[in-house]
Amino acid sequence: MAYNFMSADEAARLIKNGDVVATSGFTASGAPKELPTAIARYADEEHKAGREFQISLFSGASTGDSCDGELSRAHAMKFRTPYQSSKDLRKAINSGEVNYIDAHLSQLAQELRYGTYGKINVAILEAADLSANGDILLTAGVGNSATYANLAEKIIVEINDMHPKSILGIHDIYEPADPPYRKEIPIYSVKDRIGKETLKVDPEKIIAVVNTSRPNEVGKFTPVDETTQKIGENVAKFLSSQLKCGFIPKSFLPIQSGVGNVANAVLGLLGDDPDIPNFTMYTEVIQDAVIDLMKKGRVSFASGSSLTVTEETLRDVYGNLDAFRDKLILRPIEISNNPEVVRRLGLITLNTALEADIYGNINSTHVMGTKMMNGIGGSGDFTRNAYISVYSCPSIQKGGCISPIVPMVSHVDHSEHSVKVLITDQGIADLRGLAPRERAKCIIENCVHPDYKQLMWDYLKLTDSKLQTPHNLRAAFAFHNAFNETGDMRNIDWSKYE
Ligand code: 0RQ
Repeated sequence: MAYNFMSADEAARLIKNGDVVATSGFTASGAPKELPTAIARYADEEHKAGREFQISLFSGASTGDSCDGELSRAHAMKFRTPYQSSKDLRKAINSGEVNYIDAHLSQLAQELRYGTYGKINVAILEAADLSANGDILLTAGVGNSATYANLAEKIIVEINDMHPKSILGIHDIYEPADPPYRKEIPIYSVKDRIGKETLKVDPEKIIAVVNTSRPNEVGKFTPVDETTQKIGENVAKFLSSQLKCGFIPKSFLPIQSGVGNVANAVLGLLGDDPDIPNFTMYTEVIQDAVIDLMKKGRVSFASGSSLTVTEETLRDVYGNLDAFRDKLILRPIEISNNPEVVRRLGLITLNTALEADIYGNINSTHVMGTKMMNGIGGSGDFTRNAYISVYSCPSIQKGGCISPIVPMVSHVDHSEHSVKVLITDQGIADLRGLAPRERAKCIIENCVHPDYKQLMWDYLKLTDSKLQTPHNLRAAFAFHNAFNETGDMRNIDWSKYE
């Protein structure tokens, strides 16, 4: 089939005001870049001409600045799901301009197939290669590409020559059947391949092909500091204790590791600990630390939905594909985060909390309960189904003005029923087998920063200690109120709550 090659600006004009657009990739990796930027330019022109132009955007997870950043700065988005981490989009969400649905990443593909969100007009897919009969070789991120391509009325392919055609073989594209026909997902070990190396689409649906050489736009992580070093050491200490006591089998279990600076640092430190054996990963984002650990021989295999690594690390992987090819698999997010597989493989899940409470409930998403940070991402997919679920966070934030551990979280993403261990730079709270009253003591003693310990005990004095979950509903948000009123949680005025 002869495709319509055109410029990104020409292809952008094929998108109509109100269209539902779905993108390939997962995080900034594998997301289209040239076309979203051109759509933003087109939206600007339309707005200047006094015409409305806004799209709804579905993705795998976050995207790069050329997609979420450009489109939100152009006020070209009215709806967004399932995850984002863009400064400008965050602003647009928190100002009420963009309707955002923060969704469990593993569920979105099936919900679209079930019909929850209506139809997709256009899928934009980044490709390393495209054959005449519609075989798309995806790039460094998979996300929901297969479902989007199957459901979309039209497809635009963005061929990005920064990704070599020799990555063929890294992907494992598989879409499960829907109920009542779904069968088990036949992954019994991290390395199992169950799908195809390329994504086959109907070539008749491809209305345009655009060329680009834009890099992946994955930002650098902040270097490990004293706090993240301590958190990482505590996570390693905890896992090696579980290995010694036999809770974790001698051969170890696959690891899932969340996004962000803390997760990247934790994983790096885990790899440095001689008490932790070489391990595999069944995760969603393969960050820089994983590739470093692979090179050191500490990670023997990683399955994920994207290589969310800096440009330098991606070049390194692409330059040594023969060494990496049999150590990496990139899967659809519906499979990398699949609850059935997570529970079968027995994952050790390591995620980061924005806020945790003294009973072990976790807020991963909402600053002070109201403002969206990024989204729940895959953390819920993994936490609820883990062999053991660990959350970590620094014991203070913003120079000590915020204690991420509070009496009651201001938003709940993961409940006390799913969270087994909480770790900060101060220490480890192993919550397994503890009733809520015991959990509170364990968390305050082991995880809370010394500046906040007495304030936590003061809070508990305002509760009826015999209750199943002692709370004082008037004072439960005293820490948040103090921050909102004075800029520092330590300025709590308990007299207000007596
Ligand atoms: O603010 O950016 O102004 O410095 O939040 O905090 O400590 O740098 O942590 O980069 O590891 O991100 C939970 C956001 C942590 C991330 C979260 C402020 C803090 C700083 C970032 P600045 P750090 P990280 C699967 C797993 C949900 C999705 C997930 C996340 C900024 O891990 O988005 O788990 N997780 N996915 O100062 C106010 C608090 C705060 C606070 C931190 N209590 N109140 N501000 N900050 N705690 C992967 C995927 O889903 C793709």
